[in-house]
Amino acid sequence: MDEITALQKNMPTQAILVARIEEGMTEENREKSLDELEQLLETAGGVCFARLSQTRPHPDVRTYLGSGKAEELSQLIKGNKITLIVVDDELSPSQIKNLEDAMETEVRVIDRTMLILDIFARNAVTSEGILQVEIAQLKYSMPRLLGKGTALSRLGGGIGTRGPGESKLETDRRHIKRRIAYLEEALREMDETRSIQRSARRSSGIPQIAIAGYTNVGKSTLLNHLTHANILSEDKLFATLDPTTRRLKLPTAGEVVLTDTVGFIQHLPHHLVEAFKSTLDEVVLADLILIILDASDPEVDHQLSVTEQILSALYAKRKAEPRPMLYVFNKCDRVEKKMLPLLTPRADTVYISAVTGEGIDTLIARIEKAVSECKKEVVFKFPNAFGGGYLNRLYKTSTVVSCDYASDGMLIRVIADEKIRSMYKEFLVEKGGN
Ligand SMILES: Nc1nc2c(ncn2[C@@H]2O[C@H](COP(=O)(O)OP(=O)(O)OP(=O)(O)O)[C@@H](O)[C@H]2O)c(=O)[nH]1
Ligand SMILES: [Mg+2]
Repeated sequence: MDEITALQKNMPTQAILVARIEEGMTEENREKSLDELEQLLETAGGVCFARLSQTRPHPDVRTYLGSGKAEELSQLIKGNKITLIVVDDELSPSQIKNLEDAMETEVRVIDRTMLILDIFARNAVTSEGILQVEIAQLKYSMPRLLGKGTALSRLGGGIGTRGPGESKLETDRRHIKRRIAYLEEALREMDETRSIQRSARRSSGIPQIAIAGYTNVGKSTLLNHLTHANILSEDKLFATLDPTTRRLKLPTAGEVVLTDTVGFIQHLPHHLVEAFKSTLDEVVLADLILIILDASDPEVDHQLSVTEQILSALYAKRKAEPRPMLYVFNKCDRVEKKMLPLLTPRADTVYISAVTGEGIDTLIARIEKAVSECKKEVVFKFPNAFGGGYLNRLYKTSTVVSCDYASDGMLIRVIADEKIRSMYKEFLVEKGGN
């Protein structure tokens, strides 16, 4: 049975993890990266039989590993009936094929991206999630069609329709392109609905808060704790793919909307980032982002830098201004109190446990503060008789964007904080996003 299929059917597939140690990479770093790959493999339902690594400044262009190492791998596989090799890197289509061919027994080679895509495919639940994952998978596998034909088996239909003189691969590629175009159109319609919903939420004036961070840090657990959202939270990577939005009533600052969404990981495949664009917009277009970190993970610094890198790439792509952020160190119940201040210092930091509830009151207080400081573009309409006075005050406290005079009043578009917005709320004609 094809290993990907075996993984999807929940059968434990024994795999060997393969890594290349680049110049300057310590053994410790390599082990950490392999630990994460092993976690990904287990999330996909596989088990690690052994790890194999090779120190090489560059990967072998043909087989990724050098010939001696490939032979060692082949013997290990043959002797232990292994059927899957997972390489901790992104491989070219020919490297995958050549490495498979270099093995004495039948084995399937996949790279890190393929493994992540497979997990996403297993965890996608909603039609939007399923579409997004299929687009990413097809885009990744299209240039990787090198004659084995296995990548197409899940698509069904379309094969055997080649015209005279065309190679089967060309037909397969065209079939995939058509399928991608069809899926992208379907996704575009869903994106439109999501974007309409988002604008409706924004124009309601209710602050939008995104819960973001590395995978498995406790984002869903936190949303569940705050709002009883009932989202699946599991000790697995990428348990959540689809955004869940819930309202939360703050003690004094009114209501906010919280959204929990897909987690990040180092080297997040770019086809996934593309396909999940509208889902990720929930994060970069929020009024405030809670960056959740796992305080008990020795790799917390790394988690933070990966998260910040992904966010800045998303801002750049969207041409969006960076949002205000609150750094939330979660799972503090697993960390000795005196160790907490040693965690990566950031200006706006809160320590919590989404399981025991410690620190949640402080988190809520910080959210209230951030929300009240958060500025939005709104429009006030003041009666002409008093407009000048209001305008003067607004110039002192906020950023006035435009000012229009009409017969029945003065329309002032302004970027103002919550204090000003509520002070003049009777004159608000457009609550705006930001
Ligand atoms: N001890 C402890 N465990 C926690 C805490 N928060 C979450 N967890 C556990 O961490 C695991 C992951 O939690 P999730 O809420 O699914 O994490 P997530 O960030 O939503 O993960 P993905 O959706 O997979 O990216 C689960 O087993 C949770 O029970 C916490 O404060 N303390
Ligand atoms: Mg989750």
